Amino acid sequence: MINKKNGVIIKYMEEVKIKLSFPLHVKKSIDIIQKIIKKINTIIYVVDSRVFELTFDLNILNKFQLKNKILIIFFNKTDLIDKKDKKNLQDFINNLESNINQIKEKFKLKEIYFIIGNKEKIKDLKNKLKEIANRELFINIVIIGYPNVGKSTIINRLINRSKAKVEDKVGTTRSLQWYSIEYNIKILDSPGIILPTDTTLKDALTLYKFNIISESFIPLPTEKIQSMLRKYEKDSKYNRN
Ligand SMILES: Nc1nc2c(ncn2[C@@H]2O[C@H](COP(=O)(O)OP(=O)(O)OP(=O)(O)O)[C@@H](O)[C@H]2O)c(=O)[nH]1
Ligand SMILES: [Mg+2]
Repeated sequence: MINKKNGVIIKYMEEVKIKLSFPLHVKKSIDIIQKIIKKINTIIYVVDSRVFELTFDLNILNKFQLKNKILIIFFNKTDLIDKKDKKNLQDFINNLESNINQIKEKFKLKEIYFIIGNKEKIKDLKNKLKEIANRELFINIVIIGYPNVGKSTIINRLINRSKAKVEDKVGTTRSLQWYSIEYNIKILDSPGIILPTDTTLKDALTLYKFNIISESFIPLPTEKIQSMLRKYEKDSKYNRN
């Protein structure tokens, strides 16, 4: 149950806007991807299905020249969501699909595909990549998304090895690294990207709860973040665990 005092604090968290910080290694990766984007023909954008509203942000695509490229949006970690959230996710994707032509046009993309799942769906992803490689002769892929959404995990499953470092924390991958899936399918792992856009404190705390950002991304003292998180978690409406 939420008491009056907590209610006021939660209202404050919903209204107050903060700017998440922007780690230097992320800026460096964006710079490098911008330089090599001409050699890339496929982008895999990974979303954490538990917080898809917050980890699906196509603004990041504005950073890159995507004319004629193929975009695959992978809604990952669906094993961690319940039936109700799955239904919300499916509605969200249905809505995206109905706007697919506008998205394509906006970023001048050649094709867009959606994959919804977790490790069980890696086979589907691999088949899609092989199909594209057959048509295009080769694929150079870059995998992007927020931190901790499972980018390196997907790469390890695609190459059937645990070469890429995976951990349940922010910023595991610190630099760009190429991996070979097949002789004509290469994939570039990248550190999670957070853009310095305005966000509400409530959304920042949600991202923090799911290890997508760390405390250092939120421009507030640690004690304040911890105490707000405790209050926020007391309200079952916002408690997603
Ligand atoms: N349950 C579940 N856990 C997953 C899935 N995919 C990844 N994980 C876990 O999520 C955590 C983060 O995975 P990573 O692959 O390191 O994430 P990342 O996007 O590469 O993270 P950064 O390198 O920090 O940007 C790890 O603990 C993984 O085991 C999934 O489909 N289901
Ligand atoms: Mg990683």
